[in-house]
Amino acid sequence: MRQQDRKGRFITIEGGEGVGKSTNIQFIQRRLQDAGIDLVLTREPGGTALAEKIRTLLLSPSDEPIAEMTELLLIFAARAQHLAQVILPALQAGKWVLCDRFTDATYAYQGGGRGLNTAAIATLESLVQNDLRPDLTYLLDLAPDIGLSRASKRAALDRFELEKIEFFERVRTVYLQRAADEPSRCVVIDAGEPLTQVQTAILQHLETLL
Ligand code: Z5A
Repeated sequence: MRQQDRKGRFITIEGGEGVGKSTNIQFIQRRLQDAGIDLVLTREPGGTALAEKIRTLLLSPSDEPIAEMTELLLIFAARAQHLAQVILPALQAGKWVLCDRFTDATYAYQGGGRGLNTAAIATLESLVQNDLRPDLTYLLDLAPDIGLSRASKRAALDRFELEKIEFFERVRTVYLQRAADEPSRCVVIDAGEPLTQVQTAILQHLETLL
């Protein structure tokens, strides 16, 4: 589906560990639904039964090391399924899609964190998504040590959260670079502020959208 052929809007929320994506995506969902928008809330990796199985493979600590290229291909396999089953049909039907992480996360984690070649990611992005890109991305920015400490209080650490702090510093750098490169799409929110302030900043931007 070409960008100009779809009716709904595609919004993503991004950021490192424990920045508050889950908390704030529900806040965004409520505001958009209050405005009468027909909305699909979803996440990556995941969003369909098959893609959620791939998510489990990706997040579970495993005895067999997962090769970096295997990880990248699994992420795009899950994305292809998610696009076909959920995202594209919703956008075609005029719904808005609000997605917890998308391909910016691949550039940040697999490109920045793992050090995979950005050109390989861009090739897969074009293959899997054609020209579909988010219309708007909220990037919640937070120092990784604070985010990891928030995340560790909540649940057992997953395979990514077991990485060293340097990994998450690289993830953050790529996220911020992408936001700087695409200022008309990306809105950077300081997630180090108290939650009410974070939500005020999001709300101020959402109102301009509505
Ligand atoms: N991944 C990848 O490598 N490549 C890809 O292309 C994609 C994903 C799409 C799963 O993502 C993993 O997949 C992810 C990268 C990889 N790495 N990991 N792990 P995920 O989104 O499911 O996982 P996550 O980043 O770990 O999400 P999270 O831990 O659920 O964090 P969050 O949703 O951003 O945070 P939260 O649960 O809303 O908040 C965390 C805690 O902080 C919670 O107790 C809140 O009440 C609290 N909180 C939230 N905001 C605040 C403020 N402002 N102040 C104080 N406390 C707060």
